Amino acid sequence: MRKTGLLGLAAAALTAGLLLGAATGQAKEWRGWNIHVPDYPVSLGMDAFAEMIAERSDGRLTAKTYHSGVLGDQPDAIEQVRLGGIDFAVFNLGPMGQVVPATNVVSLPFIFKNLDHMHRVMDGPIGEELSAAMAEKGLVALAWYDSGARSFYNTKRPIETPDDVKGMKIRVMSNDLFVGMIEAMGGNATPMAFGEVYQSLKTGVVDGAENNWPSYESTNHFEVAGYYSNSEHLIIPECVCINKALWDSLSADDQALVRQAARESADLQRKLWAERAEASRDKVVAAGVKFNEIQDKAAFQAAMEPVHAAFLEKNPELKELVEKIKATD
Ligand code: GTR
Repeated sequence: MRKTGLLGLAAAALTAGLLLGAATGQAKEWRGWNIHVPDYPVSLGMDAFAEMIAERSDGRLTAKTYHSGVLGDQPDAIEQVRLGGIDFAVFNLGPMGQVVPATNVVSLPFIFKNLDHMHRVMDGPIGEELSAAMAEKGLVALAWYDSGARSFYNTKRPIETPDDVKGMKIRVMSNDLFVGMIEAMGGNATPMAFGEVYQSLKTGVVDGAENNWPSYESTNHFEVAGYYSNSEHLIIPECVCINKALWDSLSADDQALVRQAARESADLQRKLWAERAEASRDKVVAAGVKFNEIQDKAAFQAAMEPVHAAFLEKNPELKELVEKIKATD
């Protein structure tokens, strides 16, 4: 009797709270997924986004970013944002390819000439086309963040030619395309969550991995894998993504406010990115990392030709998109 009474009271309080929330238009706080440490450019960009939307909506819209992967690894978080268990996130488009096949075009090795080329592609109609494909899967892409260029690093030796990868166990992000990329050079690819890489390098579960300077530095991978070879084989953008049902529930004015905040946060993130890339590189080199420049990337590009060919054979409908990227000046 007493128990039911208390439960009834709790239920009534909850209903009253919900009604009050609805009556005052007070929305719940959005939860944002992020894999990176709090002082990383992505993290600072997301925090700025959260601040802007709260300030510009006079506190009607509030958001909190959960850094350092505390809400899980990236493939799971992509599912969560699709389903609404997590409201927004910044995702690398690498693992996105498993869910939204069209986004695989930006994960093709050497598809972009450099960071500027990637920006010109993503900030134009091709970026819009990829957004549309993502929206069909329940993710609205509001803006694109930078993630630099990914290069190989390992515990064994400098990589100077694709042959040097032969026999090495290399961790890759979760996407079959990256498995093919390593296998094309005769290496063994191990897809693995970002958070497991440090320990795996340390204990020899893998010999190497690949990432940009800031991730190599912020994760301390440089402490356990001291050869960094500047292959720059992947330039993959990241998206500020929001759950589609949540997006659709916003008024047109709020959508404009949120999109604008995401874009401004991307401007900030890209500026911070350039600074951090340099600082991270200086830091790891000062710490004794053996860095080698790969002046002539032609051998790596040639090794990736079968990867492109196999991809286009499997996904003929994406051929036009790939051609359009290559044709973008
Ligand atoms: C980072 C990227 C992360 C994650 C990570 C990885 O550069 O920002 O989102 O994809 O690489 O290698 O898993």
